Amino acid sequence: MSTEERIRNARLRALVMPAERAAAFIQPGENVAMSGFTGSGYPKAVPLALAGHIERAHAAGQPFQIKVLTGASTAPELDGALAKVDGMSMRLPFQTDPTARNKINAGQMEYIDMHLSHVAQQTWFGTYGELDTAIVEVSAIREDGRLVPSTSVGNNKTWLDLAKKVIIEVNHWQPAGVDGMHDVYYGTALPPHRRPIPLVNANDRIGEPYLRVDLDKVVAVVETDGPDRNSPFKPADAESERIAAHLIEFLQHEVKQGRLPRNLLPLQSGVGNIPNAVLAGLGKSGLRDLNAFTEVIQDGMLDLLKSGVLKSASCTGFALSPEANEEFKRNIAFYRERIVMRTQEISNHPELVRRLGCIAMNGMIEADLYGNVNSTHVMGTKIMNGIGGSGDFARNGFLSTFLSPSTAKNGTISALVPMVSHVDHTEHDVSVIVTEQGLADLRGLSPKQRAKALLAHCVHPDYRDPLQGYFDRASRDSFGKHTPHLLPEALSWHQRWLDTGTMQA
Ligand code: 0RQ
Repeated sequence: MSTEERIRNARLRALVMPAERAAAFIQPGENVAMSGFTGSGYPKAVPLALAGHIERAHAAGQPFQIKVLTGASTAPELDGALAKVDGMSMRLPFQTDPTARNKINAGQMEYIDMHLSHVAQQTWFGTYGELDTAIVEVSAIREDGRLVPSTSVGNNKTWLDLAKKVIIEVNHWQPAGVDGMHDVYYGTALPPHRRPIPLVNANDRIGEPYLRVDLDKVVAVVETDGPDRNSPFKPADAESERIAAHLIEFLQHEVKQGRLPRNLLPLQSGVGNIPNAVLAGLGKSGLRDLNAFTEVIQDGMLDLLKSGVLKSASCTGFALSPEANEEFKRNIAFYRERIVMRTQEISNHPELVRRLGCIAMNGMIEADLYGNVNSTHVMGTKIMNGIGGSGDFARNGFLSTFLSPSTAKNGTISALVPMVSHVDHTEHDVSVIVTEQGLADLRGLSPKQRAKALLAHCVHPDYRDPLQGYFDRASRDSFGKHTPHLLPEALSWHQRWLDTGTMQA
């Protein structure tokens, strides 16, 4: 498509310029809000050009850092490039880039890891101060100046509403057929003026397909032609398949017991190998007419839509392999009928997750005897990614499941420990824990009953006796007997790993 076809508003077409010139609008110390969610729909050129400006400023001895807000994780061209040149003094709300992660864990970069549904409202509350610049990728600009979002919506509505100046990237690589897939809800308000959000089915449309922008705020339009961060698809391994099989058997049991409808309830799925294995397993399970109300659509969900097992999916972004992306582009008219892309304040909204009764399926780093879950910190101190949307769904879902292999790092770490070294999801928010060993249904159980279920079903055989031993001694000697713990020993497994390289005694 030509520039005229992609940028149909003449006033904005007159602002087309190279990324280097657009990046020069950003000054040191600014709050810069960018599009992007799990590697889709992030700006491809201006952050990279900005990293160049920052590097040259640093070489000349001038300080230059910005604060960066996004939807969720982005890509090497954004987080990687800016982290490499020490360009970010602060990053929020979620990121997965190895360079940025190393800087954060070395104490050289500040990071706020937060619930993804909270970001837009905290920005409206004024928590982060004023937004200076928004850099937002879109797939096209309409004649009336409204923007056709690309492969993620994230916080773009809030960024465009609140930023003082706006830079738009129009990406020719994004499929034009995405036009009509989005649903941008303009009914949010600040307390005490909030009203119920009028969404009662996972696939309801409650907003409009385009993003509004005040044309007076737009300072630059940059054309790009680059792919989203599409990681190759990793086929499920035997461990992931066993985890998936346990979970699907449980869901089918819940249907038989009459606690879940025959087509389940709207599914939320994290990203990665295990969630993909669960989705693949659902495809073969005989379950039909499913719906998804989730953040991210990955390969497995596209397959389920294609096979008709999944009727509809609501999301705010994609995480696809190159092959799945080709399939998405090829059959975009089919997917546009079945996918609704929302702002993340709606895709992850606690009110809606509770109303719809989502089945949340997320990964974890570790869980403890009583069902507290750590999703984010290795050995309690090193951040892996962030809580992302897992908490939005875990606390408010109909069922909150956490899935993980029972060990990590070649068996030197047990995913089931006496006490978690960091808590993201408390025992009150966790219904089910699944490892390749089995599934523990923690609903309706007291703390000691939960410990017994986890010991019986989830712990790796190498760690079962030590964990049972801890539980028995704690049950005997603990100060209180409701949630038994031996405080000097509770984190000793983690310390042993740090000291010796294994949690095994
Ligand atoms: O490390 O990369 O060095 O090999 O963690 O672990 O087993 O590959 O699993 O990719 O599913 O990630 C919790 C991190 C799991 C993820 C987490 C190490 C392990 C490996 C990755 P290496 P796996 P996954 C939707 C919802 C929070 C956000 C969320 C996550 C690496 O699921 O970030 O749920 N969740 N979002 O070796 C030390 C342990 C470990 C461990 C795993 N106990 N101790 N290291 N690892 N367990 C998406 C969004 O919100 C946008």
